[in-house]
Amino acid sequence: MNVALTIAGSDPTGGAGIQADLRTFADLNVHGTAVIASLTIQNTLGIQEVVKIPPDLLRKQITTLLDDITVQAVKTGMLLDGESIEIVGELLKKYHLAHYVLDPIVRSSTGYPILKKDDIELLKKALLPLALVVTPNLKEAEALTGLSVRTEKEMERAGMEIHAMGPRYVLVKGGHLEGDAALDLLVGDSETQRFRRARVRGRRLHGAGCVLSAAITAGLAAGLNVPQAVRKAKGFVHQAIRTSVSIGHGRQLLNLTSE
Ligand code: PXL
Repeated sequence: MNVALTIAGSDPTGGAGIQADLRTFADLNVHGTAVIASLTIQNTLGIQEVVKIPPDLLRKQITTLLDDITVQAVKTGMLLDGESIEIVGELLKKYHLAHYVLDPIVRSSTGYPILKKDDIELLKKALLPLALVVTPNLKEAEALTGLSVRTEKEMERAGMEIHAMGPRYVLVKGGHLEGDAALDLLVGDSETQRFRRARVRGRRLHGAGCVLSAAITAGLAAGLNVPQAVRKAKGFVHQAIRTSVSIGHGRQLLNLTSE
């Protein structure tokens, strides 16, 4: 059995965070393990409050799990502060977790701020160099580089700057660009690959970034290389967006029920 780990926040709606990651792992035939790093209080209209898990409990959840279980790939999602970031960085190294997908969550899809400036700097120092893949959207690419990232050219430039910070691959997600195609750029050591999919119109989504990084993690856990895992994850997310569901009064959630 292939095993993946998510270290992320709890989202009671099931649309993002730990809950969405576990369902994505299951859909992709990978056993999911999960360490909760933060709690959110939210519904589909947005986040009311975020609460971090005390650092010693974050540490103990990870060490207790990994002293016993070997995981083939890991992703991190919502980490709320520098202390959590440092603990995760230290333990990723200690347990030699090389298949690491970093979802650099700076604010929620509904605009709730998650990381402060100093925390972003720490994330760049402590986590980016450990990542096999980092998956910034346009806003996150701007926060990591200080550049404006609004065009395909600017996406590539920011992707190269982030690549120089140490991760092996940078997937710059262009889902919020104007245009008929959803374009993502995968910047690697030697080349940049382009992934295009027809844009699904008329959706206001919650959790797409989480599901994409979880699907990439599942692919890596199953032995795919990064471009293969990204391609498969994009297909999975596209299908889940096409069939997305409205269960509350706000944003739509990706459809993660298996048909
Ligand atoms: O979309 C980023 C995100 C990640 N993790 C959790 C969230 C959200 C957004 O709301 O709630 C737990």
